[in-house]
Amino acid sequence: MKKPEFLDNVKDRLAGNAAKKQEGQQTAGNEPKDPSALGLIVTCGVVLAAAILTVAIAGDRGSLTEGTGRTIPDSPAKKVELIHEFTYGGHVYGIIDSSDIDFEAAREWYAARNEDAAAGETAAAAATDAATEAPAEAAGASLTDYQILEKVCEDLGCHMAVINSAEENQAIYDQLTSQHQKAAFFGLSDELVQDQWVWSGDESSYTNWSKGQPDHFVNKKGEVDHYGQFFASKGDGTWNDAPIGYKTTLFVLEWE
Ligand SMILES: [Ca+2]
Repeated sequence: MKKPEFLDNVKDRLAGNAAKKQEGQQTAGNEPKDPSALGLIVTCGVVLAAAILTVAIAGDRGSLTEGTGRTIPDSPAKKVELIHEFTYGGHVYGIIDSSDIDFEAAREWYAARNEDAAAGETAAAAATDAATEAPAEAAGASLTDYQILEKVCEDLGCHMAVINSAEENQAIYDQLTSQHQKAAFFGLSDELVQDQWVWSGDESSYTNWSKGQPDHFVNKKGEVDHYGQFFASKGDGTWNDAPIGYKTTLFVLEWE
C-alpha cells in the first residue's frame, strides 16, 4: 500500500535533531574557565556533571524523544508522533508514543463521529466476535484507550503490529533495541474476554510469551495485564502482558 506522506519526513527530522543536539554539546563545551586552580577544578566538575546528565537524559529514551508531529486530518483530538520507521517483509512499521494522544479528547471525538455515522458502521469495523458481543464498548463514549489506538491506526491506514513469526518478532525487536528501547506494545489484547487473545487488524497463531506470562497481574491501581508487549525485564524479545503504560507507552504499528 502507499506509504503515508509523513513517513518521508522522519529521517530528516531526526537528522535535524541530531544536529541540534551536537550544537548543544558544543555550547556546553564552551564553559568559561576560571584561571585559578580551584576554579578550574570546579568548572571541570560542573562540565562533567552536565555531560553525565546529558548522557543520562539521552540514554533514557534515546532518539525516540524526537520525531514528526502529525495531526490526523479532521481530528483535533489526536496528535501522533511517528518516532521511528522501518520495513520488514515488504511491510512498513512505525513506532509511536501513545502518551502523545489525548485519549479523553479522542474518546469524545470518536463518540461524536459515531453519532454522525450511519448505524452499523462501527459494528462492521469490529473484526472479532468478542467485539460484536460488546456493541456498547464499540459505540464511542466508552472506548478503552486500546480501542482508541485501534481507531487512530485505522485513520492512519494501518493496524497495531501483528507478529506472525519468530523472524518478524526478531526484526521488530532489533529495531526497538536499535532505538535504545526494550519495551513496546503491539496489537495483541485480551481486554474483552480474558485469556482470549485477539490480534488487532489481522490474525496470527504465533506467540512468544516469557516464562510465566501471560499472568494477568493486577497492580495497585486495579489495572489488569491485558496487552501484549516486549518484556523489558527480559530484554530478549519475549512477551509480557501488562497494562498500557507499564515500562513504556510505545506502540509498534504496521502498514501492510
Ligand atoms: Ca504480565
